Amino acid sequence: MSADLAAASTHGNLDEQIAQLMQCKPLSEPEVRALCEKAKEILMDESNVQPVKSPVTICGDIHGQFHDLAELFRIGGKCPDTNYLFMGDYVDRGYYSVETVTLLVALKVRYPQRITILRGNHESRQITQVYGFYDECLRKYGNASVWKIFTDLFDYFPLTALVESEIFCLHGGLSPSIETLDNIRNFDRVQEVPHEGPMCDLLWSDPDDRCGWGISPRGAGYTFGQDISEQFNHTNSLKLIARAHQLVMEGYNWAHEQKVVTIFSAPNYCYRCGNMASILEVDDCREHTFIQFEPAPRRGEPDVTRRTPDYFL
Ligand SMILES: [Mn+2]
Repeated sequence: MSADLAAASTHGNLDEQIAQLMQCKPLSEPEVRALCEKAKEILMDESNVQPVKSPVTICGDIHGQFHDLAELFRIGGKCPDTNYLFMGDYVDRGYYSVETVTLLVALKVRYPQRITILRGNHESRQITQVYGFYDECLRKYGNASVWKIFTDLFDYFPLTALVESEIFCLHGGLSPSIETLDNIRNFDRVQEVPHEGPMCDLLWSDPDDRCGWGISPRGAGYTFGQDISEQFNHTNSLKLIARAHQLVMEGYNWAHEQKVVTIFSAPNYCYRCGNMASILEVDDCREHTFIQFEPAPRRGEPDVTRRTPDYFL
């Protein structure tokens, strides 16, 4: 078979898998294994500060809310018609972490230049054993293999992205051990998220109204004030830090005099928070537009209204 024919047949198969996943039907374990092997090859070549061109639509936490991810694609446009940058936390909390993360990884393999998937603090072996993804894999596959395959793949996800050299995107926030983007480019990310240090901080930190660095109530990462954001943006010639990680009721929230924005893309988080979700479109001219959206209609999901979420994760 010629190389072109081989590629076409691979894409055909992958396109079928994407169509299946869009219907919220998980792949088989061997399919997940083969998909993640391909994804690893692509992700390992990406930078810790992955360059991204506009136009691109920037998205925050999804947390296994598959039907809301489908709604996000209805509203924002399908990949690859729209380019996407997701800032982590695909798994845990919601009931469809498997389908959600498999779809995003499948899109990454099919359209590597059209979608960027960063690592969130939930893309971790330790956190997923507590907040749902591990149990969901056991329930849907009968063993922990798929959980192992995905959590091994998470080690390769890039930590941050840089849109047109001016919007710095990451899951959490800044670190007292990082002054420049080159500091980030230089460390080895292929490991479990550590409990402390720069890689941990990028995935766990939050902006705060107080100046300087503060102790985070999450027990990992730091809080950072406007002075820190201004210094970091100035040092690295950035216009904006776009991050996710925190529930914000309108789906997006400006901080630090528009030096930092939080984007959260899981509407009615944990099926009970009543929040809007949003995505940020950055167009060819680098103009910004927020699009807010509400939950997709629910079909046959368990009643979880009495479960109390931990807002701090
Ligand atoms: Mn998070």
